[in-house]
This record gives sequence, structure tokens and C-alpha cells, in this order.
Amino acid sequence: PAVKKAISEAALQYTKPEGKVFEYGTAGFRMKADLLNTVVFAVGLLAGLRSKKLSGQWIGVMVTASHNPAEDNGVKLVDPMGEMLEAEWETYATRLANAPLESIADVYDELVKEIDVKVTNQARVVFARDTRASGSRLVGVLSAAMTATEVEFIDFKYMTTPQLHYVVRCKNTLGTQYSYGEPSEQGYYDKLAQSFKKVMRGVKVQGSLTVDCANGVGGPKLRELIKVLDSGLDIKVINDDVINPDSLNFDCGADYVKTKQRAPPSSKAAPLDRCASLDGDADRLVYYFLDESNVFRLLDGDRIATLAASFIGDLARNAGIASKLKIGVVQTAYANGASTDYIEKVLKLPIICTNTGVKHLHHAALRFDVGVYFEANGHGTVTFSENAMKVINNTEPQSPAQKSALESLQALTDLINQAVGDALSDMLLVEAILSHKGWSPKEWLGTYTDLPSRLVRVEVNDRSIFKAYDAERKLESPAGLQTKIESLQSRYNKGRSFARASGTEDAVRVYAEAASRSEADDLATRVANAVR
Ligand code: NG1
Ligand code: ZN
Repeated sequence: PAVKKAISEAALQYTKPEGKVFEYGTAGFRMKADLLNTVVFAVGLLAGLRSKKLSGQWIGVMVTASHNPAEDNGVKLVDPMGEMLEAEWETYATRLANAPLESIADVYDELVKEIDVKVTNQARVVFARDTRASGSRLVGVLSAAMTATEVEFIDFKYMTTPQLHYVVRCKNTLGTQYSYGEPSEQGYYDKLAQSFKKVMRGVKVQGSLTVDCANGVGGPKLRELIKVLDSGLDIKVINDDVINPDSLNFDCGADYVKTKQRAPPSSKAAPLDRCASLDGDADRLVYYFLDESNVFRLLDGDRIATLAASFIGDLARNAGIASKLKIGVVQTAYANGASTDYIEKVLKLPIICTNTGVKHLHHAALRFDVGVYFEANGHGTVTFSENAMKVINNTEPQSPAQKSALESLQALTDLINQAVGDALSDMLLVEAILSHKGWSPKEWLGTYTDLPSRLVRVEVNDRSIFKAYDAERKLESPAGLQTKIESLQSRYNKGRSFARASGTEDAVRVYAEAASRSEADDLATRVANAVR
């Protein structure tokens, strides 16, 4: 009763935006920052409940809107192993966020009973935020909710999203055989730097890397990482202005580069210079360069996945453990068909296609010993099963070559942020692989040729009628549309197209690819018209 009163009193300091329905979606809650107070309050309450339900394990709360414009913000919960919030709890989050403030304490009580939470359990939460101006207000709201419900919390101030995931996992594994590392920002840098040094043993980096940080939290954090890297890798940091709040994600960053298919206008890179872009909270990464003819060349998430899968496959073979490790790749329907082909025919690895959203990919990746997953937009990582860790750590090498391959694999399991896609960790992974292979981005691009593709956003009256199946590659409703799409795509050489309702925007997305640019554009236009 004391807690209920405290919740009510704290909640009533805020005003709930009228007529707005909130939903915990693929990226948590995300919207204009001034609408978020009551949502963040609800998330603070739920984080405490989640921790209590899990016997006091640490839960994370990240305040960020990733690649969205500066005036937006968002909030999401992180589960104990650094994973995204369990799906069932998303509905509880939605319920609490939509509760009228006068009765939010009652809804809290209902949830306690329904989920069967032992209220006397300890609750512990860590939280952090990106560099958005609204962040400090929002973490204030978060703290108020947790103070009202007597939750123990630690404010990690500014962090990238993956750094917070890392800290959560470290906190919950500290002192166990699964210890993930030191639960601090410095611990994160040290772990990356040490493992990078190990992976780089005996190889040399070529040239320099220019990293566009989207003017977000990744900028200052990358600078911190560079301080401890000591590896010969020359990183030039650009677009790292976190002082001017409007510059965030503006004309730069991974989302800009991927969707516009061009370098940030501020880029001064010369032909063949290796460039990379992070997004606003540094969980996405894409590479690119200008070729000899000054043509922009993108190396997106599909490319990072194929590069990583091929490298890990080679190491496993060289270490003599290939038969003991089931290596696989997870993609979504947005993966370029040429990458899928390359994985199947050249790398000869199994592929799982899942629904859009990294939590689906992550889940599927766990079905392999080594699961490489990336969305085309550059968000992804590699997971290693318990079996994989055992094989990698306990195999006795039979030759110096096997020893070196095993050591590289061991270092990779530390370099890779297995909890969640992490642009800084992925960047070091790519740099290490390119150095090992002695490749410039040109050779990397040369592994296969992307099919020209087109992504179109279509505004519709009601996107909820678009019901997809088969990992969102087909539509079961509206009736007849799927047949139409299939008949259209069959007219184009290597034509492939699908439409699905976006999970983050009020629109339907149409994707099309085909053998030539004009065919891909044409197919996309026709399918978009069929959707309208
Ligand atoms: P939606 O809006 O459901 O297409 C987008 C991205 C996803 C994922 C989520 C979460 C595309 C085509 N879709 O999802 O890959 O990143 O946002 O941020 O890029
Ligand atoms: Zn992001």
C-alpha cells in the first residue's frame, strides 16, 4: 500500500498525452521526446518488476532513439544476459504505458498478481542514455519511478546501446564461470582492446579507417576506445559533434548512408579510402568507399555477415574443429539475393531467414554453434553456443597452425559483443578480418556482386491488413495481392519482391531486386502501385 501510494504520487507529476496509444515495438517505445514522460515512468516500474520476477537479476533500461531525428527519443528494456526484453513482457510494457495515471498503481498491482512477482524480492536496474538533449529529463522520470518502487539503480550516464547491454550481462555473470567481463565502461574498452590485440597477432593493418559517428554517443566512446587500442590501427573520427544537438543523425550516420546509398556530404574520403558509419546509438555499422571511378560502393550488413562467416569458417577448418561446429547465417527478407546465393553456393553454409527485427535474428542464431546474424542495415553480431565455447577453449592443437587458428577463435569470442549487435565491436571485427585476409574494401566488394535493389515506403490507409508469413516474404492478406506480386516478379530476370507492414513506421515497405537497376526500379514501382 505504501508503494502504491508512492507510485500514484510520483506518476501524477506528469501529464499523459491525450488520445495517444503507445506500443512497445521492435525498438521499444520511440516517438517525439516531449510525449515520453509517462511512458518512461511506466518502463521504470516495469524494469523493477522484471528484476523482482528474475530474483533480483540486473535489468537494463536504455534511453535512445537510435537513428531517428534529434527531437525524438525512446526507451527500451534489456534482459539479464544483455538480450532484448522477452516478448511476453512487451505486452506488459504496453499495458502499463497506456494506463491512466490515476490508476497506474492499480495496473502495477494487477501485473504483480498476474505475472506472479514476489514483491519482497530485490530489484536492481542499470540505465544509460544517448546524447539527445531530452535524455536528462527522461532519466529523471525513470529514477522517480524506481525510487517510488524502492528499486536499487545505477546511472551509467552516456553510453552506446551495446555498452549498456554489455554492462547488464557483466553484472549478472560476475564471479560465475560465464563471467562476461568487468561491468564498467572501462571494462568494455579493455576487453575489446585486449581481444583485438590477440586477433591481430602476426598481421598488419593496411591504411586508415575513417569513422562517421552520426554526431551521436558513438563519437566520444570511439575516442575512448582508441585511447586503449594500441594496435597500429589508424582511426580518423568524423561527425562526432555531440554539442550541437541538431546535428545528430543529420546528413550522416549508418542509416543515412544505407538508405541514401551515398557517403555523408561532409566526407572528404579519397577513392579507395576505407570508410565506416555508425548510427546514433552505435549499434549499427556499414562500410563504404569510392571506387577508382569515384562511384560510391556500399558494404552493408549482408557484407559484414558474409565476411565474418567466411573468416570464422576458415579459422574453424584451420583449427581442425570444423566438423564439431555448426556454423550458420541468419538473414531477413531484406538481405540481397546475391549474398544469400554466395553464402549457400560459395561458403556452403546453412541460412535461416527470419522476420525483421534483431530479436528474431538473435533467437535463430542461437540454433547454431556459431550463428552469424546481420540485418542488411548493419545491425548484427555473432553468437557462440556453449558447445562452441567448449570446443574452442578445450581443443588441443596438433600443429602451430592449428594453435594459431584456435587462439584467433578464442580472441574472436571476446572481441565480438555476443549480447547484441555492436558497431564498435563489429568494426574491430571487420578490421581484423580485412587485415588477416590482406584485403582492401575493393577485394571485399569483389566477393560477389549485389543485385540492384529498391526499397519504397508506401503510405496506406490501414497497414494492419497487410499480414505476412514465410518470414515476411509473402502476404496472406489482402487477398489476391501475393499472386499479383508473384506474377509481377516473374517478368523480371532474377526478380524478387515483397511487401510488409513496417513495425516502426505507419507505412508498408516494398522491396524489389532484379538483374538490372531499371528492372529493380520498375518492379518496385509496380508492386508499390499494387499495394496502394
Ligand atoms: P521496420 O520499420 O519494421 O521495417 C526497421 C528496419 C529493421 C529494424 C527496425 C528496428 C528496414 C527495412 N527495417 O523495421 O531492419 O532495424 O527498424 O530499428 O531496415
Ligand atoms: Zn541504433
